[in-house]
Amino acid sequence: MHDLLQIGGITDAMRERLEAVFTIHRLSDGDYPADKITHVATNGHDGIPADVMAALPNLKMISCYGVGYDAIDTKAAAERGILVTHTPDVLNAEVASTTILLMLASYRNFLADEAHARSGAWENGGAPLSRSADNRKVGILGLGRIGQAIASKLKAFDAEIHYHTRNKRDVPYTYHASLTDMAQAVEVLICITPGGPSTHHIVNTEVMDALGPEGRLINVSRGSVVDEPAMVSALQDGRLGYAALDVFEAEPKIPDALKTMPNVVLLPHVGSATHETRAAMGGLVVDNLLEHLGKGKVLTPVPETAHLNA
Ligand code: NAP
Ligand code: 8YV
Repeated sequence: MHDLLQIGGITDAMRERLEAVFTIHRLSDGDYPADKITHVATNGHDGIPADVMAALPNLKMISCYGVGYDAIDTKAAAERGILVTHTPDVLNAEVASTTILLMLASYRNFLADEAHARSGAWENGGAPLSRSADNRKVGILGLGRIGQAIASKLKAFDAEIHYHTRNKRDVPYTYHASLTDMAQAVEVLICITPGGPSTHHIVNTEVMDALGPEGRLINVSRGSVVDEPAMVSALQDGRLGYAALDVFEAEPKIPDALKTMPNVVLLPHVGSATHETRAAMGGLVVDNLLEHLGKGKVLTPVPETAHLNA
């Protein structure tokens, strides 16, 4: 048997497969044989604390449940020859659907209308009109695996797609080298980049002011991508029209100011949270660990450690 350190939760299906080959130790139990641990199973939220990684001298591989891995110091891992894996692609469609739900909720007043019907208020008068979600100009910040899945689903709404990334892609959408210029050109800004230093507060006051009083900001990336206090001010001042958010800077804490605003939709980071997609993610986490045990290679390394996967 090999020794695996579990950080955060795992599903029963994952545990069953892992227990066949690993003795599982939980970080939350506090007591684990640091010298014997060769593998870590974690998730995008918990990552692996620097002191924990430093205290595992024989660590060979970290398998992350989630495609975003900004909570893992991959540079430090690469320097020690530790492979890091994540769960790309299996969640693209789900996160894209969540994004569409947020956009529809923001335009069609879906939640307020539902509350209106449920409360009986309908008996005293009709519901106010909402705004159409069709034929919108939509800017996607981050046109990677998920961003492209979002663009595909937006075709059903006849959206005009714009995008901003560092590298222009060979796609039939309008590229903007400047995020502010894109925000100026669109009605909806969808954030779906990785978190981390290169995107920290990339959506700032200037970008939100460019999006404007009718603009919709949708964040399904990481809370760190949007300057949250600046967003709260922009919404309060009416400089930004609407925010539909799945992620927050200090999640699971959400700023109180957002909770009472009518022009906001809030989700508890559920972009990929369906039974089907979470099962696929869990399956890939375990497949990577088993592949590493069996062949010394992995299926989906993060780019920063891909060179170790020889
Ligand atoms: P991906 O395929 O690596 O795509 C990332 C995109 O972001 C690329 O187009 C990249 O293009 C762009 N990008 C990266 N850094 C940038 C920067 N500094 N400025 C502008 N664009 C930048 O990743 P993915 O699989 O689509 O996942 C994206 C992210 O979504 C994840 O990392 C995670 O944070 C988030 N996510 C959230 C949920 C949720 O539940 N809400 C679920 C899954 C994923 P360039 O390199 O050309 O700039
Ligand atoms: C997960 C995510 O909820 O994949 C990601 O990057 O944000 C979500 O799918 C998260 O990683 C689970 O910890």
